[in-house]
Amino acid sequence: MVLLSKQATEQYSYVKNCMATPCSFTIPVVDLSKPDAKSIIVKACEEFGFFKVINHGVSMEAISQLESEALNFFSMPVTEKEKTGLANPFGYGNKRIGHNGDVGWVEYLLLKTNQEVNVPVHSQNPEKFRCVLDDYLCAVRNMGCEILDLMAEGLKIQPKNVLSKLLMDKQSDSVFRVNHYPACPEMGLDGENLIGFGEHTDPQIISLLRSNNTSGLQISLRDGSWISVPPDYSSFFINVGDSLQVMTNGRFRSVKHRVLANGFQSRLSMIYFGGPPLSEKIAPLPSLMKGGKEESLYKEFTWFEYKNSSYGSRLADNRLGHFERIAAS
Ligand code: GA4
Repeated sequence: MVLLSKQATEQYSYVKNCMATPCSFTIPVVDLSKPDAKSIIVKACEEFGFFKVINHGVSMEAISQLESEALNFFSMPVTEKEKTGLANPFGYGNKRIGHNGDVGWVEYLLLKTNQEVNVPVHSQNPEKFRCVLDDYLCAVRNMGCEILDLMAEGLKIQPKNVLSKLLMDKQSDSVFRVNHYPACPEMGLDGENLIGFGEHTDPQIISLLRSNNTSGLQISLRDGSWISVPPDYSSFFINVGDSLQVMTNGRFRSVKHRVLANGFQSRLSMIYFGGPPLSEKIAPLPSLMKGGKEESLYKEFTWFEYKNSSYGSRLADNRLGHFERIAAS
């Protein structure tokens, strides 16, 4: 990615550099090896839609191997990277996010997780990339399923794999993204931050994010304030997606988040977006509906319908708004 002059970066968005993390706030931490993991997960999903996971079972080796393959990929000349195919939506993308005018200080690879239909990444050693990627995807999906099983247990819903089976399904429409945010030295000097990836919620069920030790990720709290998430290269950060908000009838909250560019260090993040099969009906889980007495907050839709409508939206749009039921007065 080529560094641009201040003038040339004016198409990007900025935010004022005045956000302080309230001292009362700490990101919930879930230790997957501890018996209280499920209750902390449920509480964190209700309050923030976001938490950090330690003792997650994904080996540091799988993580660093993929990270190093990804860094090799992004260090190639743009013309080489573009041989992977321009993101449509899958492939290599540079600055443009989606197809509706969003831009960010980011380049990325967006890939399907299903091996047979994936885009072959044009890298120095494509076979190694593929192999390292498969190991990582398998380990991260297993961690995601463990977390979803704990959610189901914490919510006291049966069977316990009601959510994880959607990610395990051969037809699961999960996607994987590697974002590279180059350092942008001329930013951050005049009280403004350049946006790397604009505010949005994730449409899927759950997002499993791992990044290097560069700051930039922020989440939005219910009162609309933005909180900086201290980076932690050995942990995973988990986001509740829109689909899980619907499946819990609004009990879990899909978290709005964004990434600010860093003036000094580049940031590399890898995100597994766990999604259901396209034909899956996204609706509140019956066992959460108080024996049929609670009304659904949402109209019925399939993941295909939601995804289609999401891909036609702008990043910051409230995508679920379109599917909300108007409460009868
Ligand atoms: C946000 C979450 C994932 O990164 C993603 C994004 C997708 C894309 O980059 O193509 C979208 C965005 C994301 C939601 C709204 C639409 C579609 C860009 C965009 C403007 C891969 C996804 O599934 O939805």
